[in-house]
Amino acid sequence: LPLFERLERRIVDGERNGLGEDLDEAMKSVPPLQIINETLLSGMKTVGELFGSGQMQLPFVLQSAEVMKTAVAHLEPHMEATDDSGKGRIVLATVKGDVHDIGKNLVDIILSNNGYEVVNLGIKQPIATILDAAQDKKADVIGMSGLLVKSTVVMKENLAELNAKGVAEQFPVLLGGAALTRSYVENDLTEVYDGEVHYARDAFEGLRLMDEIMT
Ligand code: B1M
Repeated sequence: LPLFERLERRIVDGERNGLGEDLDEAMKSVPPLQIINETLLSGMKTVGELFGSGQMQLPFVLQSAEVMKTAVAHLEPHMEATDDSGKGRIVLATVKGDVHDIGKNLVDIILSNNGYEVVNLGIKQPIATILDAAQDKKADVIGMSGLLVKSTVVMKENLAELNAKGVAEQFPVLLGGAALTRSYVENDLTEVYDGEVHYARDAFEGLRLMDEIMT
């Protein structure tokens, strides 16, 4: 297979032998972020489709996810970071009950490389922990990720909780993850939160929104 098809195939097949060499070869012609966006994420999309239609079993999805993570870790040191730093601080977490973190970690990478300080709390984080961290670290923004449909409900509960705690004015919220939709965020979620609620379709929109929030 040609290089980029082979790379995409590696994600789908969960095949890491020779991955580093292929990535190094790919970086000779394409910047790392573009490799992630156009090649690796396309592989993850296929994995999602195969899993969703019952053609792929969970352990293999996990293998694909591991290869994806290894690939991103390999590419990250080669990404261009901007010189500006200290643009703002975000506490980032995958919500309670949800283990998906590839997207969240990409958001971390993109924001960190573009002047933001990211406090990445990891997966399955209850809102109390997220709020504690946000207050403790004096975050400017709270970011929540979740991929399960269930997580969209958790996000709504979380926003209601933050509102009840009276911190809505203090913390604009950035939300993302495959199960969310713009209309759900803009209609159902803004309803329960007195502060700003932003929906990011992908990590780049997350960056654009952070820039918007912080100006
Ligand atoms: Co899961 N899983 N999974 N899974 N998994 C999905 C989400 C699913 C859609 C697959 C499917 O059925 N087609 C489905 C959810 C269905 C639903 O809720 N209706 C599903 C399921 C069912 C499950 C389990 C329940 C399976 C089971 O146990 N029977 C289980 C859940 C466990 C739990 O959470 N409690 C499970 C487990 C797993 C693995 C562990 C095997 C693995 C995750 C490994 C890991 O993350 N460390 C996994 C994977 C890999 C997937 C799919 C295939 C791929 C997800 C992914 O990494 N995508 C996924 C299918 C899919 O999403 N279509 C699926 C790539 C990633 C870069 O995209 O995270 O969307 P994403 O992030 C994007 C944007 O959304 C956005 O930016 C990112 C990049 O630009 N973004 C943000 C995300 N967060 C953001 C935050 C922001 C801003 C932007 O600001 C704060």
